Amino acid sequence: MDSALLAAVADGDRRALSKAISAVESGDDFSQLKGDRRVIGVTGPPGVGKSTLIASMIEVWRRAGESVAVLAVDPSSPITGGAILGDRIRMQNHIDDGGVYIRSMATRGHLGGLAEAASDAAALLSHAGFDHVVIETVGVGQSEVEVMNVADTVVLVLGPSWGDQVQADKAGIVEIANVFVINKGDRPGVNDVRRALHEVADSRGAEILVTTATSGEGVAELIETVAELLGA
Ligand SMILES: Nc1nc2c(ncn2[C@@H]2O[C@H](COP(=O)(O)OP(=O)(O)OP(=O)(O)O)[C@@H](O)[C@H]2O)c(=O)[nH]1
Ligand SMILES: [Mg+2]
Repeated sequence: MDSALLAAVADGDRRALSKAISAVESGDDFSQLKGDRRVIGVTGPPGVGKSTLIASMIEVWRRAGESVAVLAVDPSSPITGGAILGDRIRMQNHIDDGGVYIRSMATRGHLGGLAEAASDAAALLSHAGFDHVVIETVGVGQSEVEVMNVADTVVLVLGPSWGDQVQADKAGIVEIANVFVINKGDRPGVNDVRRALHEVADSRGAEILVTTATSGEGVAELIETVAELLGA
């Protein structure tokens, strides 16, 4: 750990922050760094609206004058590389805002593994003083489940289709979710998914929320639920 770099990060120097995260990507160890912000994990099958939902959460937080950092973790597949780029473009209306920092992280070849890299990067974002730290992963495999273990609370986003739930079930993400969100609430099928989730949500003491990320419907409630879970 480079203490001058860390001091600059804590000072709000965004270039220093980007440099430090790049160092994490290439294998530097920042595990001694303890972040004091609570980390929100957002995961779920491809295309369910995770990035749109995060962008919508950012809007609510920014209206309250709160700052946000988002780490989109790309689990090394060249296929998802393009999706992450899309994420950044989608969230672009926030990029020039000093209270928002969005970074995608590729961790091909990180020696300590993806989860460790994500953990170090999240600690850096917390160290930089953001009020909210969010990690997005596509919930399709074991390494993404491990990344979600870095988060203090896990939001599992599903769509109003049965297939989403089956896919998340297979990856084991259902077992670590603290909040279930059925996004695309403007589409048919919400109640079917709600029924399918009921038992597992009850057994985990987790709420099932419905959102429409594109309009912002239900997002304030999601933020409230997450804040309660984090004890904020
Ligand atoms: N109708 C409707 N479409 C939505 C909603 N939320 C997101 N979408 C659309 O769904 C598509 C995928 O949204 P993303 O936010 O990229 O989904 P994602 O889960 O981040 O996708 P990946 O990161 O590629 O897995 C986009 O075309 C969004 O506009 C919603 O609430 N309703
Ligand atoms: Mg996305």
